[in-house]
Parts: sequence; structure tokens; C-alpha cells
Amino acid sequence: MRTTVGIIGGGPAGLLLARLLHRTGIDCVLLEGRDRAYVEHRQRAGMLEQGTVDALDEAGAAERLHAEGLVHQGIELRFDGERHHIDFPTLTGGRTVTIYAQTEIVKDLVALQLAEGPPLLFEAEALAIEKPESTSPVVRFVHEGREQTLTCDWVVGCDGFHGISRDTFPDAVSHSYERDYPYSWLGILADVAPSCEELIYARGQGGFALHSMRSPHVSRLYLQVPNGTEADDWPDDRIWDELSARFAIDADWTLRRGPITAKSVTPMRSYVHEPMRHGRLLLAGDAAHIVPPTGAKGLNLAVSDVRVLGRAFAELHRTGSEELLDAYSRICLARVWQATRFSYDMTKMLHAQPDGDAFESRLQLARLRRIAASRHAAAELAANYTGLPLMP
Ligand code: RFL
Ligand code: PHB
Repeated sequence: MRTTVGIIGGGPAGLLLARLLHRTGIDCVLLEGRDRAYVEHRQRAGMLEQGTVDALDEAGAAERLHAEGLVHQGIELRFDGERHHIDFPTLTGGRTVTIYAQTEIVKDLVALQLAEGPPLLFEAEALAIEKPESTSPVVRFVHEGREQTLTCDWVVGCDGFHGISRDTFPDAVSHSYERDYPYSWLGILADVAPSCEELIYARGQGGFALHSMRSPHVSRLYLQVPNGTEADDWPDDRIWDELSARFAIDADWTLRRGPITAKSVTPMRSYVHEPMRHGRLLLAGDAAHIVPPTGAKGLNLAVSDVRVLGRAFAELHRTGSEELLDAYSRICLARVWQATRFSYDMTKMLHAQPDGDAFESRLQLARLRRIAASRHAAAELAANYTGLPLMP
């Protein structure tokens, strides 16, 4: 097989890139290691920046998003018995965010690609990328039990944090920067109407909790738990009791409970790989960087990488210029580091320190009170949360 752009990984990054290239008239092939049901049901993100919604619009993949997505004007911060609303439109000159599950974005993009192309192969696992420094890199992959090769002009690794693309970079040019955190998130989906209109980020006595949602009938909630926690350690009643305690504010507010339909534990990590390009191999999304979910940036960063890449390939196709492809890593990393900083700050500000450091705890409250008291501090949070500009 031969193509212009070989894409490894059919998560949001790979699927959106395939769609953008297809609409520009650039041929590509997408290889996804898992089956369709698996990629369409992996529970993950839900909060989309305005720029992510715009990108799905540009790709002609936002029809259901506009019909079913929930537009939110802000978030609530809860701490020390106080609640504080951050109003995005007034603080950012009109920006909002949209709640629409990653599973639904993936379903929409898969359906479009299967109907209109380009080729999308499920259960096609990439084994290796050969000759990334040459003008015709080759992806070796297994499909239907047979080893095959895909010869490309360019290869884009959208294969997530555990993919093979990043490891293809020679050690001499690879630099990674990382941070682990001493806690994880236990996430649940529940068949119950959300207890709030917008997301609540709570710094509770027993630790952090987040109230999010998937629809007017389905709630998505997260709870800070110690590393090493198993989802089975937490029977449903214990989860609801702990969530209620962490969100507790006054007698007027109660957390609605309902049947829990999914439960999983996610560790928290920051990771950035530099650079994001080596020869004709480019990385996009979680393959290059991950952030703790407190800032809701992972999916949005994957989409912004792909938007830059879509423009870079369009420019190459139209004018023959590789200028934007040459600038790809620099442009994306500037934004990635801003999102890494923001996600780190949000995480540090809201999670309980497992060692109970009282000084750190006082600093957290001081940061939160500053945001509550200062329009400038609140505007800084709102600007980062709703998304910084795509290009510097
Ligand atoms: P993905 O989604 O991991 O997709 C990678 C794909 O590559 C495939 N693959 C291979 N295919 C072929 N050959 C190989 N050798 C392969 N190796 C891997 C995999 O099967 C998979 O299909 O990466 P992508 O596209 O970069 O997308 C990134 C996002 O999924 C991720 O950043 C977000 O989910 C992070 N995240 C959130 N981001 C947000 O922007 N807002 C949020 O509200 C938000 N909440 C979250 C989150 C992530 C979470 N978890 C579980 C980590 C909440 C949670 C709990
Ligand atoms: C979600 O809805 O899954 C979600 C929202 C905001 C976050 C993280 C996850 O910060």
C-alpha cells in the first residue's frame, strides 16, 4: 500500500486529521489497532474548548454536537464552605465551552470516514515505522493476521501515550519532561440528572471532587483517591457518600444519586516529549504529551495539534512550501507548555496533599480566594480554561 500521509491511531487526533486531509484533497490511510466498538466506547473527556468546536465545524463533523452538546457559560469553584462562579463570557469577551463526550466525537468521525473515506482500517496494529528520516517512510503493520507495509510521504503518530511512534525517535534527539502526582481519579458515569447546571470543581475536606455531565440525564463525577486504588474498593454507596461530603456547601444543595453504570481509576501525569517532529514523522495528541485532567486540556490539545497539522499539509499541498511543517513542533509546544502549566496549577490548587502539608493547604486557599476576589485572577483562569489562541 502507498499513501501521502499514513496516520497511526484512530482516537480523536487521528480521526480528525484524516477528515481534514480528506477535505483538502490529500490522500491518507488511517491504521487503528483496536476494533470499532472499543474506540467508540472508551470513556474519557467531555469538555470542549470553543476552538475544538470550531475545528469539528470546519471538518463538517459537528452536526450532532450542535444538536446535543451543552453550552456552558462558566464553572463553579467550591472550597472551605464557599462557592464562586467564574463567568466565561464576561471574563473572556464572549467565550464559552461545550460539554459533548469524546465517545460521541469519535462515533461521529468514524461514521463520516466509513461513509466518505479515506480508508480506515480497524484491528490494524502498527508494529514499526522505518526510515523516518527518508522521503518515503514505511509503516509495518498487522491486519487480518497478515503483516503488511504502508509506504508514505509523511507519517503522523496519533497513537496515544502507549503507542509506538514516540519510541521511533532516536534517543539522541528525544527529550521528555514529566511529573507524577501522588493521587488518582476515580471516575463514574451515573444515570441521574446532574445536580448542577455547570461543572463544579470542589476542594473538599477529604480531597478533590468534580461534578461534570454527559447529558441532561447522565452525570459524570470524579473523586480524588490514593494511587493504587482499585475501582472495586469503592462500592456505590461509599462513592456517593464521599462525593456528597466533598461537595457539601449548605442545606439548599444536595447531590442527586442514581445507578452507576461505569467506574474506573485514572492516574495523573504530566508528560511532554520534545520535539514533535523527526524527519517525516510527526506526533500529535497524547502520543506527544499528556496532562492531568483537572484543566480539561488533553483532548483539546490533541485537536489543536491536528488543526496546525491540517493547515501545514494544506499549505504543502497548495504551494509546495514546508514552512509550516518545519514550524509545527515549535508552534504546538508553545501551546502544550501553557496547557501543561495550567493543568499543573489547577491540579495543585484543588487536590488534598496526601501528607497533609498545612502550609500548602493554606496556599491553596489563598490562591482560590484570590481568584474569587480579583477579576484579573479570574480572567486568567477563564482565558486558559476556554483555550488560548491556536497560533502565537
Ligand atoms: P487516544 O484517544 O489515546 O487515541 C490513540 C489511538 O491510537 C491507537 N493505537 C494504535 N493504533 C495502531 N497501532 C498502534 N501501535 C497503536 N497504538 C495505539 C489506540 O487504540 C487509540 O485508539 O489519543 P488522542 O487521539 O491523542 O486523544 C487524546 C485524548 O483521548 C485525551 O487527551 C483525553 O481523553 C484526555 N482527557 C480530557 N481531555 C480534555 O480535553 N477534556 C476533558 O474533559 C478530559 N477528561 C481525559 C479526561 C482523559 C481521561 N482519562 C481516562 C485519561 C478524563 C479522563 C478520565
Ligand atoms: C469530563 O466531563 O469528563 C471532564 C470535565 C472537566 C474536566 C475533566 C473531565 O476537567
